[in-house]
Amino acid sequence: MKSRNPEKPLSTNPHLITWIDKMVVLCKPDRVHWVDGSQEEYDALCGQLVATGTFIRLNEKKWPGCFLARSDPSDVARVEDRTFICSLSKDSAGPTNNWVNPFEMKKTLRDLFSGCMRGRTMYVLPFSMGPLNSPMSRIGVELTDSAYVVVNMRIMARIGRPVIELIDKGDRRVVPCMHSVGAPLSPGQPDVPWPCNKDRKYIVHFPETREIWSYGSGYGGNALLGKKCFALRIASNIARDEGWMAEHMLILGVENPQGEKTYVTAAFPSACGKTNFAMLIPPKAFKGWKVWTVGDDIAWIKPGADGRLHAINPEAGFFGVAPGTSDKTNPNAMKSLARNSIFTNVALTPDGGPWWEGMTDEPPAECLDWQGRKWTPALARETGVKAAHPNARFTAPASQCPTIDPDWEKPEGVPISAFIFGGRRATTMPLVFQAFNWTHGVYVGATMGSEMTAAAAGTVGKVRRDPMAMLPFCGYHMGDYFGHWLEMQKIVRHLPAIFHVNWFRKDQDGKFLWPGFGENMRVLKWIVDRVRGRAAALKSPIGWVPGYEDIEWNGLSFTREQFAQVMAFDHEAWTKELADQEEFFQTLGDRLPKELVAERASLIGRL
Ligand code: TSX
Ligand code: MN
Repeated sequence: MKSRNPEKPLSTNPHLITWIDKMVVLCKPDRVHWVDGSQEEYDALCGQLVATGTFIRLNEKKWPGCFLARSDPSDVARVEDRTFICSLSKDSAGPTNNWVNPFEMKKTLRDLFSGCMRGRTMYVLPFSMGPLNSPMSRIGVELTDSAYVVVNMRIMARIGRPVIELIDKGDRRVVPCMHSVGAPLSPGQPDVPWPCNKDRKYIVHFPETREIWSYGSGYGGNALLGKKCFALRIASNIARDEGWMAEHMLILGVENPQGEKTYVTAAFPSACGKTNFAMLIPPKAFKGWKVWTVGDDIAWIKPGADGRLHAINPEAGFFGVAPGTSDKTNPNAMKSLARNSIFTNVALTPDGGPWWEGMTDEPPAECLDWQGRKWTPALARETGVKAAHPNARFTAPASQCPTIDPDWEKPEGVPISAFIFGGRRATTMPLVFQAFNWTHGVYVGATMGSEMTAAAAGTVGKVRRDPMAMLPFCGYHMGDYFGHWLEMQKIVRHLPAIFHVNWFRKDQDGKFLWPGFGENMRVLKWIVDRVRGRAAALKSPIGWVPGYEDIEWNGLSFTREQFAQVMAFDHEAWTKELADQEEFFQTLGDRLPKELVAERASLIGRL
């Protein structure tokens, strides 16, 4: 950055310049740097992060272009209780979001941000969510005092000069995103490797004015504002107003041996293996079949000129959970993160590599844990201490994924044939079923849930409802969100079919009934064949289900009895399930669409 004048604005857009001037007066940074997005700038920033101790450069031979960051132990995940939707009326935020009066919140934020960047650099970070040439893309500018945010955003979004060119044309709305780690430096005060504010964190969204203000955290979804804050919470508001959908979904394409490609999206709650599914490798017996990855987390879905829904991945990288990722569970992710990647809160091996639980069969004989303390397998056995934080992350360019779809950056997106919902359910939910119609499918998505895996007392086995996997990410009232899903059937001529899957059903002894991972291809093939009109199904009370003959079993020994078990319809369990679904609907208040109440009544009738 010494090569160019950092104070000279890269943009000529008067609205942008005025806003930045105002924010500089408010935040009082020592310097302003306009992010051009170049490789030289990225390298310089990473070098600076190494010099200040935020980054550790990994072994250049084994992990070229890779860095490790250790966060403050108090700043390791999204902070849902500090996340706010500040709509004008409390009712439009709904009962599942935290709400504060927007004028009151603005006052709080003005006080918090006043002088918050003292001693630091304010980075002006222009970014596009979605390919630069896509009509579905949306633009934001993040003002942040974190260089860690800038380098991560360069992997996760399209940033810098090309985005400024779009802004300077003057016809694009820009979402202003304010971010501060909330740790100003007084003159001479030494910085710490991971500045943040331990006591005060605010992740705030203003849906009407389309603004984001984030204070106090440098971590992932709290700080990389293009992701959860923009592409889901703000975009869900924009999408509702404009007649499209911003969803917490992976996008993948299935190619058959004839070269026919079928795209599906899937919404799963956390800890269901969304990234693994997005990068699935078909079993050997599926000769000539390929699964192509378009995205692993977010889909923006819009009706196209052909009357179908088309999806883009608004992101450019993967911000994936590291623990559990290995050459066995997800070789494509491992190849994606092998170079030019940033690791946060993983362990460091003696030869300068990253490590996390589940990465290898054998743990390293010793390493430094995510907090830089000595860790050994023996120590772990004695105290249960983990080498990597359970929410440790890799930030990796999507372009490095071996199965990245050739069309993943197509400006018009890819045509979607099916929506898949799912959850982690030990009982009740069969391996797969297809909803009878769109409204029934919306009901299936609205009632989906996952069983807690955490061993917190009294929570194991309890189903946590997470409609469409959007509970923490919908920027408005959940009831209205269901209403918007129902509305879509009026504006889309060729609707995708809707499915529900469950890879996690267990037998009485607690053993998984389904092998999962690559074998999920068999379920995916049935789904593709259903939407192509090539597969049969049987009618069950909960939806269309495959018979044993309707699934391709070549290369897997899975008996009729096993299939019957993983597909079993348990009347008693479903009676309980319906009561639990009703209990959840009650919490959503009176904005629940009547169509879903009717759908529940029909389901009771069919049982
Ligand atoms: O990601 C998973 N998927 C989707 C893969 C495309 N996981 C990992 C847990 C979520 C982070 C799974 N775990 C899946 C799955 O389909 N299934 C299971 C459960 C399971 C775990 C281990 C085995 C089988 C099933 N192992 C053996 O049977 C040897
Ligand atoms: Mn996610």
